[in-house]
Amino acid sequence: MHLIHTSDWHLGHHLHGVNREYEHRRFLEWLMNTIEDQRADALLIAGDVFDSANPPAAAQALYYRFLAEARHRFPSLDLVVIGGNHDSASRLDAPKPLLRHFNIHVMGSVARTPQGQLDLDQLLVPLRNGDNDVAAWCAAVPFLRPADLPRMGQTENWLERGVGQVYGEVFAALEQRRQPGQALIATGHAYMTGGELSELSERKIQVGNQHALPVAIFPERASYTALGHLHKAQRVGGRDNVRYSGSPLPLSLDEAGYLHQVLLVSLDGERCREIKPLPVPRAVDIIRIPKGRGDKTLDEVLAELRELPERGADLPPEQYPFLEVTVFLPQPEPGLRKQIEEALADKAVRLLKIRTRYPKPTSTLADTAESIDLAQLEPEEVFARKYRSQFDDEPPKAMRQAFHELLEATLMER
Ligand SMILES: [Mn+2]
Repeated sequence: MHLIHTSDWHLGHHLHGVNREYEHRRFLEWLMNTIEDQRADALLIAGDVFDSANPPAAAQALYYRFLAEARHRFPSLDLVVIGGNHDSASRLDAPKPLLRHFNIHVMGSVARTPQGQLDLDQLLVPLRNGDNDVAAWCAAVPFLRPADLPRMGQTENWLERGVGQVYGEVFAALEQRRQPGQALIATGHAYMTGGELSELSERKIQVGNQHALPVAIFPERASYTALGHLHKAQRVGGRDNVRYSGSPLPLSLDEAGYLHQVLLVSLDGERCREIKPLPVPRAVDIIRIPKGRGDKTLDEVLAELRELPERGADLPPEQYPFLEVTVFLPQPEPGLRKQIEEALADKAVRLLKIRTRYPKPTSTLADTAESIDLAQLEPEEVFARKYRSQFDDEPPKAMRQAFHELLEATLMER
């Protein structure tokens, strides 16, 4: 029996203002062919189908077109979709009654009976092999929000205990339902302890009460645990069969070096025989200038930019690589963006981000050792201190004057 595990599609995503629809379309075409090539019996999508709770219609169209085509091409494929923290649970669940008729199992929020009990008939999904026998059971548990958890009172680790209790109940029921020889599959969308974060695209969601959960929540007897949330593919807590598949697309420029993939899981009865990463072809490249290590000044960077390939008829603009430029600035450079854009005027790239580096690491006033009462400082002095912290020098007279003019204009506006 073969499962394909994927997650974190983030349909509707924008990278620094650039729409990702082309890349998503290419990924879904590739995934469809991969299901066929690998003769997959089931597809598990472990949350964050959409990038936002209110995805654009084009993103929803991609999702439904994919489900419809998958059902049409592979009538016996088991499809399981769980909600992630980016998804609106109710939006994902809204078409559930309809999708159920097509044997597509969607679990946006954890299903409960009218009496408030876990709805195990919905949460436990039988997965069938090529002979149409139930070869595995999947505990389709989505991202758990505080409202999904049993009330634990204000104890310190209420989240961990609440999540543990939901999984405990689901697994106990699963054990009762499954026959010997049938594999036990878990899903989840959570941040597990020891996970490696992508620099920008996940860190911002770690605030609030989303603490890391211990891997022990998933019992050792589970044949495989399909996780979503982290964008870098990885195993969890030293257990080979507890995995994040990672996202199929780079969701921040810092993910340029990740090997984006889906996981092909081969089961032999209850045993997980093999977990094989299938790299997702990158439809749009990411270029970072300067290429080598070390800081480069604006002139050096501009020289490298002029070497980039020119636009031509052979490559449509939606396939132009994304470009990130990093410039070392020993002194301020007011025309920075304009000069970079001019160097790129006829180049087949899309400039997404300009990063600047300064002789001294950027610090805030709060970082300095002396304690400053901000109310005691004039705006000009704050500006001068900021300038000194970046360039280790006094701001030039012309710049002080320009700042003063801006300040005056701002005060006039008020
Ligand atoms: Mn997530």
